[in-house]
Amino acid sequence: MIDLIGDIHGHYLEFQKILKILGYSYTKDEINHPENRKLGFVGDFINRGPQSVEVLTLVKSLCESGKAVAVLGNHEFRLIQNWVAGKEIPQEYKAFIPWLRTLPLFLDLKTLRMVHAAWHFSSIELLRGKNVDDDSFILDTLEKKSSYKLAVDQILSGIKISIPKELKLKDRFGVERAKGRLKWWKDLRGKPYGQCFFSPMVPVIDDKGPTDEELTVLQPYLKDERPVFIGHYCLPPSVPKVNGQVVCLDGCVTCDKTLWGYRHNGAESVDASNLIKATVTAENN
Ligand SMILES: [Mn+2]
Repeated sequence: MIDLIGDIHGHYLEFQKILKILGYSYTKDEINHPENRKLGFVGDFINRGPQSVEVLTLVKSLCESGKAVAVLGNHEFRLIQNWVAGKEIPQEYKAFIPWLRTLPLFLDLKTLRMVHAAWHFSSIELLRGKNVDDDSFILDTLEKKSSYKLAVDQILSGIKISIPKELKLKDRFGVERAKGRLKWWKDLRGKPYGQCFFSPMVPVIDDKGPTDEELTVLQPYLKDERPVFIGHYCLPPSVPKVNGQVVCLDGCVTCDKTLWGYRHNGAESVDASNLIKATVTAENN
């Protein structure tokens, strides 16, 4: 069975801590679980935290030894785009590009699905069979009007709608946002803005909402679908990680020093009691 881990973003201490909590033991060269469980990573291994290279090194070796599977996050995808476009990328990431280009944009497995931000059915179908080691595909995703660009944006960065300027909605960091990331698994027609966005915004608007037209992009993810594991949304502690069959494992390790995981035992429906969290404080690391 598989243990899923959320966005690590260069936070190697939290990563090591969650592995320990999940029961993995490791030496410099080997990592093992007494029940031979596997690991699953939902992307965004790099940037923000202090030890992206250490995180990449460990995730890569886990994947290459068959002990883990991983999907790309928007941060790795952007890195690959920049590399293919011939832009400068951080020197320390260069050695990892060939391996990152072996990773999928999503995984559709027997008892679960993994994608960084949204399981948007039509985008997933469009991207099935597309590989990030294909330069021409990557160059396509850099074209403004490309359907591949839109599909990749939707599954790696979420389904977004514009926020009317006069509402002046701010995210949890106090940054005013032009767009909000929808709770993509739900039918949101008739709901006010305050109930539509997964990453909460202030002030909470309860008397205005998006039009049905704006919401036609949504393709709800129903209860009879397999559990799907995502990261990406930097959720504050107050927002539930489990919503229907959707489990978001990104509680923002950079701001809360907490990395989230989930023990998946193959069950058809998800259960919040399987969530794990690892917090590193100055005293306990
Ligand atoms: Mn992300």
